[in-house]
Amino acid sequence: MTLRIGVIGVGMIGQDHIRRLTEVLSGGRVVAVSDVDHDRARKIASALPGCTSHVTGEELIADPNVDAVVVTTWGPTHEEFVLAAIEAGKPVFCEKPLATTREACERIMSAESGAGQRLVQVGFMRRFDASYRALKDAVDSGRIGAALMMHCAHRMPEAAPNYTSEMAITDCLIHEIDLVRWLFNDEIAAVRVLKPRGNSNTQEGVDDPLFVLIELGSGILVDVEVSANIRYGYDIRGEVVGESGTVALADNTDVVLKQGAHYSGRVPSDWRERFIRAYDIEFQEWIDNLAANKPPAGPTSWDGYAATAVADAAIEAMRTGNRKTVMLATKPDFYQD
Ligand code: NAD
Ligand code: ISE
Repeated sequence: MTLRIGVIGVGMIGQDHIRRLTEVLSGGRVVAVSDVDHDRARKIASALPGCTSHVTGEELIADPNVDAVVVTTWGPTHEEFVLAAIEAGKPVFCEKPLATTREACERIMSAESGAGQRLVQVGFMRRFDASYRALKDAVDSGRIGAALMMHCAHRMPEAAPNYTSEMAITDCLIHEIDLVRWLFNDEIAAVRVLKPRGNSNTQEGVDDPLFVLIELGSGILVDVEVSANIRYGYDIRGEVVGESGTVALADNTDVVLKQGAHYSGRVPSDWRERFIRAYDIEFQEWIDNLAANKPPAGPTSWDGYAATAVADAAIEAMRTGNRKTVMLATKPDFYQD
């Protein structure tokens, strides 16, 4: 059976997901799209055989030809579409963040648990990346002893003109927030945000880079450099320090060229290139689970909630310069593994 998918929000990542669902993966087909930019939605639909363009996301969700929904609109609009999909009893894949406030995430968890079935998956694609999966296997195997610390870098070549200091947290750091919760199977207890000397490539009024210190419940400390204007490429780095060894993500290049007493490799140009396979695996597993009548197995609404709650704390920590404790609600039984 082919899963009939509707995509709400056909901007940058919406179009990239439509490409993979249409040209790369199996078992799914995009049958409907919607966007506030109606012309854009109509244009995308006309290039896909048997695809309808809907005026609103709600109309798309109600379409009886749509089995499952993908939400790739701007963050503040996610809640309404995720709630409408739950209300319609349809599985919904929502790009990060699940929602932009913890209260909105709580409303989603309450609607989903009230519906009595897992319907939501959040687009934290790093959990599907081969390098991160190998990193987690190494940590879980105990080969480096107990993990003590992790060093991360989230480097982007050039910030969009509308970039703000808060976006460093809600758009970028949120990936590391989810990643370390998953990697160490623990919740984040507190966060600090420091502002190093500013990068002169950065827009006026924006704090870039940021240096974030995350404390996990177990005492593991994670530092994250978020750099939005590093110019040389999109570079995602991670090294776990254990009691008796370290394990780090390898550089993301197919070949290393040695010539003229130098060596070089490729640095990805953006997140699409760096995580292309991770997004493919994320969606193939989502389709396969739904086709087998299983609930989605990726990041849940609880994961979306926890990430947004930590991001809220990090924004407060950035504003005040103080360490901010993260207060999470009790994890509902519905989301216990
Ligand atoms: P974008 O601006 O390129 O595209 C968003 C699209 O949504 C636009 O076409 C816009 O017109 C449409 N839209 C906005 N509000 C809408 C509404 N109420 N109804 C219908 N359409 C609406 O943005 P983007 O870069 O594609 O990001 C979209 C989402 O994906 C964001 O939440 C972003 O954080 C997330 N994202 C995730 C990753 C990742 O690595 N997982 C990467 C990039 C973006
Ligand atoms: C973007 O929205 C993403 O989600 C990318 O994965 C991230 O690396 C980038 O910083 C964000 O702008």
